[in-house]
Amino acid sequence: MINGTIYKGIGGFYYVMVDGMLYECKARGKFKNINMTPTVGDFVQINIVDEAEKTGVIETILPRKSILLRPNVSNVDQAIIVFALKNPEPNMMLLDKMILLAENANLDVVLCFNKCDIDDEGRFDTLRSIYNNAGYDILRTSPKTGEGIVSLKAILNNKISVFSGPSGVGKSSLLNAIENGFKLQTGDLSHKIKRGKHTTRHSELLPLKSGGTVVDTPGFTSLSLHEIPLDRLSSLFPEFESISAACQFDNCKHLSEPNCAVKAAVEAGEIHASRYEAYQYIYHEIETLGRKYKKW
Ligand SMILES: Nc1nc2c(ncn2[C@@H]2O[C@H](COP(=O)(O)OP(=O)(O)OP(=O)(O)O)[C@@H](O)[C@H]2O)c(=O)[nH]1
Ligand SMILES: [Mg+2]
Ligand SMILES: [Zn+2]
Repeated sequence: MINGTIYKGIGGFYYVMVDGMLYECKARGKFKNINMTPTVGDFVQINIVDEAEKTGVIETILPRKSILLRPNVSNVDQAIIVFALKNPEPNMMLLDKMILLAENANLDVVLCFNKCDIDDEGRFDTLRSIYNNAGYDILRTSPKTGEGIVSLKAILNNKISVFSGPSGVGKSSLLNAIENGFKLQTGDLSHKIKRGKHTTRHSELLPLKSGGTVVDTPGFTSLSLHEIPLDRLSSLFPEFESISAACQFDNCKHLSEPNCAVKAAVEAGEIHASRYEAYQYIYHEIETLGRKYKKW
């Protein structure tokens, strides 16, 4: 058996990179039985079926360092969460949910606000104040003007980074801008509703010449967080963490308990109201989903 990395998966085939060569592989049926699906980014062991045709079979999935469920990718170090400042309009709830999924997978999070060349309403300043306060690294970028591309590239050095975000925000355009050799397909927005057209169809690992690897992924527009345990939720908001030590109750949910330090910090403006509202909303959403799933 030889070791490789899954670079891409399409229609039941996995493209596994071994020493600079791609092998088209199927997966052993046993993975289905143990409810394990080979995932882009997985380190695997394969047996070669035909060396000339470059085909093989995945025999083993090696232990994962991390697993992100949406977009589905293994072994990445950090998530570059990309939202456009305009076209499409940023959806803050979706942004908070994507941050939570990345936090839940223990990834470093960088927020990349793109299309700054058309930010005529000054949205960047608002977003920066909310998410700087939450402790996140923030970039302001535009592949159109080149702004922020050097900073983005520096953050990607020697790490494996997944680019995630809604369709049409410019993930593939940013990747084309950071690496000369990339020719990823990019797509226009639909005219009337200014939504992306789901141009990127499959996640794909792309090594950078300067060291490091990026993963381009298809955009999505909604996200369910039912796999996040409710009692873990508040720990995924970094700006709640230190403050919650001062809550009266150890297991304070920061909802209707008395003497809640998190709620006090929201009122004092130390925690941004929009983040607390997202917390409340997502808490109730997971609770409702949990009830629904239990019925089955
Ligand atoms: N004005 C402006 N347009 C941009 C910028 N970045 C990307 N675009 C445009 O936005 C559209 C969508 O870009 P893509 O790179 O395909 O977006 P994506 O996030 O990869 O979308 P999916 O693959 O569908 O998930 C294209 O028409 C790009 O030319 C930018 O900084 N400014
Ligand atoms: Mg794309
Ligand atoms: Zn509390």
